[in-house]
Amino acid sequence: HRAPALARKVPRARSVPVHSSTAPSARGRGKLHACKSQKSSLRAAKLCPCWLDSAVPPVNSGFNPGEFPRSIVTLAGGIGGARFLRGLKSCVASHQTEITVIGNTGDDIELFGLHISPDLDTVMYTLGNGIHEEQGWGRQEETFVVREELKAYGIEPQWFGLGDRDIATHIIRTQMLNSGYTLSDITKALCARWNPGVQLIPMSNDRIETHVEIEDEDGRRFIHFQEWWIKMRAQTPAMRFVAVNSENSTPAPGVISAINQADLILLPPSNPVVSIGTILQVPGIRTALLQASAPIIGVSPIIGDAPVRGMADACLSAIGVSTSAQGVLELYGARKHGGLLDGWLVDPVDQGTQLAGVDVQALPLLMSDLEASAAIAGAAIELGCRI
Ligand code: FO1
Repeated sequence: HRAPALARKVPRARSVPVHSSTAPSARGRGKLHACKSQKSSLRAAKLCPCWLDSAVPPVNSGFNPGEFPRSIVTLAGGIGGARFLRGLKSCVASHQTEITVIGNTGDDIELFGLHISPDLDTVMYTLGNGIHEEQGWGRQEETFVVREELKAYGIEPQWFGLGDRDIATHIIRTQMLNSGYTLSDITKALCARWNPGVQLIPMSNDRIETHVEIEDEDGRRFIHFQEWWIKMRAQTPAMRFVAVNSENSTPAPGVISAINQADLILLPPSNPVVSIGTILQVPGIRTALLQASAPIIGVSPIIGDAPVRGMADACLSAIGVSTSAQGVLELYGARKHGGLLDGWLVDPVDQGTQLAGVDVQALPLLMSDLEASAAIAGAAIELGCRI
């Protein structure tokens, strides 16, 4: 295992006037289209930035009023990312905007002979309306008869809740993998049923697994992320995260081209270490982001000094980053100084978060319902269009 280099800084290769008054096409964007007619539909949708109503474009805007990104790319992990994407879909519903989701596969695990891709499935089920809403993972109306039977046979591990409906997804994925299909092929095939309304692409078709280095009564060792996350509830401090085999992996087909062609790139409130951070470890993805012509806007996964869900705090402390909107902002870095971000959304409780080169905006970030998620997505789009 090599220590992961999460915050590798690569000098940014492009320089584009930030507040150019030229039309987007002159800036090589080309794909943005003035959509004045859609202002009324946006008003009707009431889910998107009100700046479209303004006759005067926002200050420093390089865009005409009413422009809307035609292609949005997001990096996404599990539950937080999926819920944000549901809001993003709602926000762009009245536009011809294509959303490409680059999904984390470091959480993948082989169990009982089945290949399970938790983060891909969470996005697929959530956007396909099949998710167990309270859990944020697995299927709604799920049963666990197979799990109980495996337990009766004394088969380990028993800490992983494998649902009967969910198993069908893993059987198809495993069969197709064994027949030589790529994870991209398989994800596309599974999405044909769920119709998530986005293009969901795994970060890589190569097998990458996040392992966690811990030390407990059984000594110092690496365990699979899922064992640390589910069985240990992240209570045993993680000493290190390693995205095993990431250094030998390549981005899945379409990942780099989507980033290169994007009008807007979003980092949803996913786990910045084991979700976004793992995706950034696939060689080529971070560089593509740094060189992309699209603005990159992130949404803080931390409100106050705690993650909204999950155990991002346990992950951040493992890499020496404070559990705060400021800490994650500094982890991602400012694009003008070799980092990733042009803009950063924080909750009002984190007002004052700042980093040179990043436009920080505050709005409520609790995704309590679809409207709240859409408002956050709209604010991210608005910020991206202003940069
Ligand atoms: N999370 C749990 O806390 N307990 C489980 O038993 C569990 C089972 C499970 C099965 C399939 C799946 O796709 C996800 C599952 N998860 C479970 C969630 C999973 O650990 C997380 O979704 C991610 O890996 C972290 O984002």
